[in-house]
Amino acid sequence: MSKSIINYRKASFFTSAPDIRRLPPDTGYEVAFAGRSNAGKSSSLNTLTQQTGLARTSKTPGRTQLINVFNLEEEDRRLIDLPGYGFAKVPLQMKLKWQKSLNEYLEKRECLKGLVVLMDIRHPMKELDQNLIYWAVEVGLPILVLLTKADKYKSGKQKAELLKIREASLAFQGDVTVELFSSLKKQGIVQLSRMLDKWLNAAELVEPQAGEIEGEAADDQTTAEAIEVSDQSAASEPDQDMPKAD
Ligand SMILES: Nc1nc2c(ncn2[C@@H]2O[C@H](COP(=O)(O)OP(=O)(O)O)[C@@H](O)[C@H]2O)c(=O)[nH]1
Ligand SMILES: [Mg+2]
Repeated sequence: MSKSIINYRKASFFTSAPDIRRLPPDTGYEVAFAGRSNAGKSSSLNTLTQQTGLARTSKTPGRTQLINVFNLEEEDRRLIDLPGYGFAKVPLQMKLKWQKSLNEYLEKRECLKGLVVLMDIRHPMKELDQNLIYWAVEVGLPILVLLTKADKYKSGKQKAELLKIREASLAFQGDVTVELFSSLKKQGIVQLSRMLDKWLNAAELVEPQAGEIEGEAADDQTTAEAIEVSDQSAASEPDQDMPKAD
């Protein structure tokens, strides 16, 4: 099955929050996207939603220090674009402030149901990635690691890296899933949207409620409009800032 229940194409920008206190009320379901600057986070959100400009892809890593909130059409369900971390030029004071705020978000946000951690397949599991995963496991959050820009490697090497990172992820002793992803090749979108559906409790949107009139839930609009996630979507530009020789 390649269809997702939630129609991610209907995601729309809601707000940018400078810190977690300025986020929308802590209700419903939320999934956050995190990763080092330049890991391909914005591209992955654009690819998932098939909207080229939804999350601005930036050639200036570390510029955006805001939490971007995207509302989905389904009631009280959101995607959260966390600021990229690990950008060398960000002052230490700011890094520490952000670290504290991020930990607080992971720990206290009730509606946060899962965390997507994006890593360039060529530079996976850096120290900050590992810290983030440890912390998320600690607070009981499920994690989906996406090895981004998979197109940079041939299929054999992609699989080898995937197995290697899956193996390494066992050390976290948490609910950690690892998948390949490429915005350029639209790879891994099905796996991503399935996991999001699960975390955002999409099942609630299609299953008839107890006592509901027969037939009412059978022809659910959301299912009918669900997108074919593996089809064409907004293309993102390939890396131009990375060495071509790899
Ligand atoms: N080859 C390739 N490049 C990608 C892919 N996704 C993103 N990029 C490039 O990687 C750079 C950083 O992407 P961006 O989405 O802005 O990363 P972010 O800083 O994590 O939001 C940009 O130059 C993108 O064009 C991909 O799937 N394949
Ligand atoms: Mg970005």
